[in-house]
Amino acid sequence: MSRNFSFPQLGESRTKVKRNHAFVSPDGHVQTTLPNWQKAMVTILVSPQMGARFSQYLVDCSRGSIGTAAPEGIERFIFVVSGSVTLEIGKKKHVLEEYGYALVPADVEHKITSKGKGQLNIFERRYIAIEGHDKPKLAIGNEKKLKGEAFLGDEGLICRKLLPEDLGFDIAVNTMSFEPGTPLPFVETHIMEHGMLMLEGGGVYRLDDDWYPIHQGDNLWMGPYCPQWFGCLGKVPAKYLLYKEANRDPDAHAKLS
Ligand code: UGY
Ligand code: MN
Repeated sequence: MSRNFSFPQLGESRTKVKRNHAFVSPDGHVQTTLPNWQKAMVTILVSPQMGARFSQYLVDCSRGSIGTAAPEGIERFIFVVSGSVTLEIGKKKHVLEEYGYALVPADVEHKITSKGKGQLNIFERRYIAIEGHDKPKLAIGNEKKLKGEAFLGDEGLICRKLLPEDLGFDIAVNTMSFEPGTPLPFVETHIMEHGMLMLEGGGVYRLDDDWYPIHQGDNLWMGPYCPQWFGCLGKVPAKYLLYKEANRDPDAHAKLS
């Protein structure tokens, strides 16, 4: 990201990192390199270091950026925030355009290449296998092609499920799209963790007892049982990408931490 250094921030930041949640705004981003992302800059937003049981990071790509497989046992969900990339698995090539996505199951060799500027949002975590259900297969699609469903009957709030509802999957990734003036219907408090990236629009997010003005580009971590609520403000709709744990006993998730 480009910054204007002509006027200093005077020690102010919108970013807050707390015991059970984090609000990470681009004003504090520091990029790094990772061995499995060549010619690309990475910003790690959520990680086990802050108490989460998964990782969320942004990859800023340019011409010639290459991503290779995650470490052993780690599944990887790729979402194209902007630009386009090619995902190669064996002899097959899949082009992922803006809002295209893929869940690459753990231990599947793959290569991601970019021909130009773009940004990826990645979720990764150690896959939890269960007896009687196969490890998920590659899941691939584009969010823009999904119709979605009214969330708890509210037509102003559409939930699009990017992954199949199959017990083999241990995570869900959804988008939530809010018409202006629409809130989440109640303050949710649940065991499942979330990682979130605001893709469009904004509003106010309540996390625990804190309230955050939030807009496109901001990221949240919501830990287990963190009370959470969002209201879409302004004249344009809001949309966020949401990671959620799914389909596993509490004990299985706990062993990850
Ligand atoms: O399904 C969910 O947990 C979702 N409604 N939570 C959220 O948007 N913070
Ligand atoms: Mn929730």
